[in-house]
Amino acid sequence: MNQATLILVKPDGLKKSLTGNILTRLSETKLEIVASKMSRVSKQLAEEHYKHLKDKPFFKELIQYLQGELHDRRKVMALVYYGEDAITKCRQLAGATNPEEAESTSIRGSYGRITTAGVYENVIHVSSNPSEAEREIKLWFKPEEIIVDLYPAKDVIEEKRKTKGWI
Ligand code: IDP
Ligand code: MG
Repeated sequence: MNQATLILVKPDGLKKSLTGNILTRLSETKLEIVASKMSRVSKQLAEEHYKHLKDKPFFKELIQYLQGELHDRRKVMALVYYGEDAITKCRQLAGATNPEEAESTSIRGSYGRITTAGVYENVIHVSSNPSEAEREIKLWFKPEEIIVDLYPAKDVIEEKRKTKGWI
């Protein structure tokens, strides 16, 4: 079954110049990239993204981590991969959440670490099921930023929205 998954190259992945390695590993899946961008991560976005973990003792550090405050890289690379069994394929390549338990050849097993503050710095996020993927993709991307119609969308007339144009 065709699926979409959100991938984030987290700030430690960017700081360690791993974007190329990670995308090369993910290209083994032969999935299609249907959206990609660099994103600043507000506290609000980070907290919404990880809201299922808000009661965990590491939540505060996790939010700082995703915002790039631990790596002096205040951005992440966000992508949407699409195709047959996208979630399973990408999660398999990413490896287990705990980088020390992740298979050594997986992305997290190769590049992740546990900090002394106890955060799993595991270089990449991958949605873990279709409903989480839909929630996350809608959180990180607007319909017009995705080059296929993944989910139903409506026309919206935006009035008086301040935006930037080229001079
Ligand atoms: P996932 O990223 O493999 O889907 P989640 O349980 O959704 O795992 O956790 C989100 C992120 O929170 C992880 O990728 C990792 O960075 C961090 N994390 C999860 N569990 C722990 C933990 O027990 N200690 C420290 N950090 C954790
Ligand atoms: Mg998760």
